[in-house]
Amino acid sequence: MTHIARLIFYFDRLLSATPFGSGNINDTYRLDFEIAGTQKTALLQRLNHLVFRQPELVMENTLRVCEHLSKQAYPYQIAMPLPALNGAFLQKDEVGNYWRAFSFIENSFAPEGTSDPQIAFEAARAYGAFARALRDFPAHTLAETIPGFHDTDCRWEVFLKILEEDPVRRAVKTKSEIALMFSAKPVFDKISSLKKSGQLPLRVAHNDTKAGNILFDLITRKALAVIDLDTVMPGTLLSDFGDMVRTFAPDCAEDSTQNPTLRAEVLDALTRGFLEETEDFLTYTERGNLMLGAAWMAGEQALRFLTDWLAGDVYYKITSAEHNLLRARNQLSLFGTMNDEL
Ligand code: GN1
Ligand code: MG
Repeated sequence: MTHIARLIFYFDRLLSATPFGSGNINDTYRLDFEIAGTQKTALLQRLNHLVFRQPELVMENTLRVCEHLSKQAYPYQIAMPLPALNGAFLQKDEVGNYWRAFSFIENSFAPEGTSDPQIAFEAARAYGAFARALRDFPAHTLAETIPGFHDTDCRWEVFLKILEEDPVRRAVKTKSEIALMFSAKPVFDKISSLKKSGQLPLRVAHNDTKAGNILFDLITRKALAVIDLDTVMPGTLLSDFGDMVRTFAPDCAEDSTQNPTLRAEVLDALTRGFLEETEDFLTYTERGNLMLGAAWMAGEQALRFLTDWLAGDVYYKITSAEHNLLRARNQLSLFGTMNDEL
């Protein structure tokens, strides 16, 4: 890692490189180094190129979006990557991995776990402001960094195919979860028909608006920055609102064995915060389907976890043998709760 760090930063001595954050796809490290007797900190990240097949497109999207944000009245810090010493934003190492760097924002935290309504409100306002600042950006000119990322029809086909092939023979012990998965199909169909009818405008969407992707100031507890711009691409704001609800409103984590309950006061705070920034430009259809977006995201996430479980854990990082199955059960239960309230 010292070798790659030397391509990006100028320093005298690398003091430590420690795994950082809780991403399921990329590997992030906190680097502490010494420059002329002073200690400095930065983040170094390996971009997972098996997931992001064209890393250059991720960087191009990110830079274009950051540049646009910097020209708007956007009241948050911008999670702009740092250029390496040669001016490039992406470095390839000798084994073909891609690396990039970010500033380390001191005295900050990402609200993972169950956070309070005030934090949820602040986060929703920040994600709303992000959408607002990008509402005039020509969404169709951004690359799809993961093609079909929220194309649930396509994900459904992949699920059926894996189910039929059953490569690691897990289908037999997953019968009840598979049966439950089918209860989400009507929601997927509804989203699909809204998209096809052209009623959902194509927007610049963040596409990973989870609780852990907002940095807060440790002291003031105000939102500082929207981070993780890898999946910023053309999409719909229903999924951005939905992923926020999926991750902030439940009373337990997405891999908890507990059946999640939606916390009404957090849901209310998320809705107020998001609408404060977006209400004046959302269309009638968007405004009226925000909770459909939440059920869609919980259902789609269940589908993704369940597919990965049946495929033999090939996509998400896991820390226990049945991690993806636990995640799928949790999201199926959350989907059930949301679907009942639609
Ligand atoms: C992945 O790596 P992370 O935690 O930022 C995934 C998201 C999922 C999330 C579930 C590129 O995000 O879509 O919602 O896990 N990112 C990608 O925790 O697939
Ligand atoms: Mg992410």
